Amino acid sequence: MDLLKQEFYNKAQALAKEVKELLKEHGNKKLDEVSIEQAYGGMRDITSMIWEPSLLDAEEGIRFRGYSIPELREKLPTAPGGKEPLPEGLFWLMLAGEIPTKEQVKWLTEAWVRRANIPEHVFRAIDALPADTHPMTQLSVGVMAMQSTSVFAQRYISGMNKSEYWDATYEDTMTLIARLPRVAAYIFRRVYHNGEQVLPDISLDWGGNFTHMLGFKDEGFREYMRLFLTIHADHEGGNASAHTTHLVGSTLSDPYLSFSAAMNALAGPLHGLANQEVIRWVQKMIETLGTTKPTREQISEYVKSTLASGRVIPGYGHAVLRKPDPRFMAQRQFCEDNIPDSDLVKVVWKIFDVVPPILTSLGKVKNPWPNVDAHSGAVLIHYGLKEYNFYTVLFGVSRALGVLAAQCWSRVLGLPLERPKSVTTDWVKEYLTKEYSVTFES
Ligand code: CMX
Repeated sequence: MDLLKQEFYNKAQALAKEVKELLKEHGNKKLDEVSIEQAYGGMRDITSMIWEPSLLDAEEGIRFRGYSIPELREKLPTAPGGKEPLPEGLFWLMLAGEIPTKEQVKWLTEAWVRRANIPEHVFRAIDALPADTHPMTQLSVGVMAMQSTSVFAQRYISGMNKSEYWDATYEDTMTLIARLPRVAAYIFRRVYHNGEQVLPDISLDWGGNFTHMLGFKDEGFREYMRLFLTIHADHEGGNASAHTTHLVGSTLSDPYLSFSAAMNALAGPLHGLANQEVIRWVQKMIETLGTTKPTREQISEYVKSTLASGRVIPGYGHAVLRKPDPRFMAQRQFCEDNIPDSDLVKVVWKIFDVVPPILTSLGKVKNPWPNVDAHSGAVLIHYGLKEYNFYTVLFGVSRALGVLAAQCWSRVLGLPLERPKSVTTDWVKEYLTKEYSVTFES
């Protein structure tokens, strides 16, 4: 067993035993109740799923195995001379439950380098798409093309014992994460740089090498990408990309199939695509106002005109959070420390001053604060990555860490096929009549 697999196995065996006893003793106790509003309203706040890597608090934001984002920035190992956490460290934490040492993170970086080889047909599958196909579609196709190498799928066909599902899932997870930056960078260079690829630099860490393969050399940008890839990794289990991975994986579809499905969920504008939508909206505002330094009053008018045209303000609001997203705040802190003079970043900060009171005044928005997607575009543009259609791919590369760590946990805990109950509106009416003596005309 490799180093991380052994750590994960030890942790997981102990938890699996605990869960078995917990279910035996307390399995019939209630975690939650469901209202009709929740059934129609996207199942908000219904506690009905187990997700080990992270837990979201509406006020405080995300914690990964108990650690907040500021704590991760302080405690996780960094690249030599760097300050930002290495995403490898977060992946280790999500699987093994402990902050790794520098040596453990180094081992993981090297393990991913050894697994990063990509079969040629994956590039050919991507090449078969028109170059102007959205990069998220190309990513999804690239991941699907890798499925032919799934260890899980091959071992399943050969009669794998269910006690080994977690092991095969771990193998696919490690290889998929190792390969993903190369696939993403291939798409970026194909679409925006005439297919001129930048070969990997295996002396670099996972995020540093990804930034290098995209074609960027600035160490400041590498640091931002390490932070970006850490903070976008996971946001507990109910968000659309995480939940998709969980649902598809629960059918014993392998990690390639379930992660590709997750990328299709992330590609929606109410979820991950919001990071491209934010910068598109900001740039349109700058163009419309004719200045790169708009005043708060000008921004306020523009926000109101967006709302009046029946559109949402991208990067604002959240289904669970009720405070400014700590992932937004971490990026803000990064910019204050590293690029405080960027005009575009200053616009993002002004929008942060202006938007919340306007959304609050609508009286229906439950969370008027910025989410993770409100900040990233301005920083990416500052460092020269201006092709905003690609931004959600960056999110996707990071998201692999959390959702695939969770899939390892799901398989080791033996979580079953997911199959919630649905009902029709007629059923709801009948239920109300029976339980609450409500009457309906006709
Ligand atoms: N701008 C305008 N109106 C907004 C809004 C925003 N940013 N956020 C919420 N609202 C509106 C909703 O559209 C809804 O209006 P209707 O009742 O007329 O349909 C009302 O406020 C209530 O919505 P809510 O309960 O506050 O929010 P939801 O849980 O339904 O939706 C989210 C959450 C993120 C989809 C929503 O806030 C939104 O559309 N935000 C903009 C898109 C965005 O930034 N998405 C990224 C989220 C983070 C991520 O997943 O990556």
